[in-house]
Amino acid sequence: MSSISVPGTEVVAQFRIADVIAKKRDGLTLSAQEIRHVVKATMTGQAQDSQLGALLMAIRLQGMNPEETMTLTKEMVASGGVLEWPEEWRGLLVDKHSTGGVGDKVSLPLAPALAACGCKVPMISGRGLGHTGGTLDKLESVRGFSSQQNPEQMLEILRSVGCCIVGQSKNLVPADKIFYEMRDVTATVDSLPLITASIMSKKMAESLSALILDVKFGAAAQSPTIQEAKHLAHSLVNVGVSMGIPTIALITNMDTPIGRCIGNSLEVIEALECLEGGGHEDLRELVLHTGGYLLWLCGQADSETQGVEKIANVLRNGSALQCFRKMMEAQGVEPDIARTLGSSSELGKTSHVEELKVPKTGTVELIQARPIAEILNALGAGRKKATDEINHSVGAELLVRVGQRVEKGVSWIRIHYEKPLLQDIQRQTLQDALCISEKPTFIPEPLIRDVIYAECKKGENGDAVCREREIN
Ligand code: IUR
Repeated sequence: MSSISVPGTEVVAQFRIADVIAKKRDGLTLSAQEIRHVVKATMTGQAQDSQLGALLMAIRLQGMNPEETMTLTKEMVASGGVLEWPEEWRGLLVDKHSTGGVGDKVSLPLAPALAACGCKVPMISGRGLGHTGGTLDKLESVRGFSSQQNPEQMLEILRSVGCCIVGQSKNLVPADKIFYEMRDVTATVDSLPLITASIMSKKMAESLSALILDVKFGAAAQSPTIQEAKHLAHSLVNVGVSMGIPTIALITNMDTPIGRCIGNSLEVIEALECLEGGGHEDLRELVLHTGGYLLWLCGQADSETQGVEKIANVLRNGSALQCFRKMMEAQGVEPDIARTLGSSSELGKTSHVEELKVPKTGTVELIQARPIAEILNALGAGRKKATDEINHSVGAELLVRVGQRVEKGVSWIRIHYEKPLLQDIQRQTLQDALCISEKPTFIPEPLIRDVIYAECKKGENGDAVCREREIN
């Protein structure tokens, strides 16, 4: 390493990327300057693809300590612009990130419910890829909805409505796009520090007052075990708090679909049921507690319990629903359509609707989310690759719940499809996803299994100390 001192400026360090790769390959810790250099070289095109691939693999194999992870996050944020908000919104700006689930439509009622409580929610979401759905795909099942809103338009919508749900803009964290595409083709997606820096850099660029993360575990989640989910949650929370943003993670189960609908337009209908104060208790549980914790975290409620009451109130009194309709209108939906959205609207109508029957009398032990999502994707509800077209109306409604007693021959799932048609082998896979036992009826465990929060206290090495709180 050498450094050139330029009079009147900071010391500019010069590194050979090959030396940085070797250092990480050998399990050593990268300095802040080395990490900055690599991110800058990536942005200017000075780093070769082969070098980036090698460095990502070295990070995947050797890991990064919390300080390196935080530095990487900061440098990725610095690769682009950050959103700026009026001073009077300080303490009100909140968002959530979910690691992805089947039937996960929580953001749809959550953003307007928080706005109805006085928060500002500049929610940046993504599209679905693989078996989990994307929030933008769900909203785009409504005719006219546009997820492309530039920062000025976001500011205007937050002023008038309080929330918006938009796609990632090119200017925010451009380094993430380059790294992510490279990770995808170098088998380095599943790296804890790289996942952490990718997720948190995009959230940090939103200039938030508080952030909540829904980290899922289970057969249909990115993390199969609760231990892995907690590990990721600690890493995410540590970066958030170290960067000065109060951050909490919920550890939630993802074996069974959330709520009763899976598929883009059906999920909008279910989100509206929740916004009307009803809906499935799983969805309500996640919306109430995610919102409750956020209100507490940003100081708009004295406790999580009071936060939950505030969210329940705006779902009950219609103000969250009104914010949702106003947000849809502000993002391009015709006023008439925004006003009448719901189960009787044009949403979710397909040429084929078919119900499958319970094969034997017993208690519903489990409804496996992953195989259901995979069949729906094959029917056009999701994508295998980013450029695939999707059919927003394809989806399924669950007609029974986990823990419920069911009789042989009653319908348990309603599938909405067009072309391709549902095949017999897919019908069988769906039937196998329903697990019936001889057990007596039972009340399922709550979805939220743990809460990870970090006390804003510095440890000996300067990192935020994360303390886990068991809630059950
Ligand atoms: N979502 C992100 O934003 N980044 C990642 O690396 C993964 C999911 I995996």
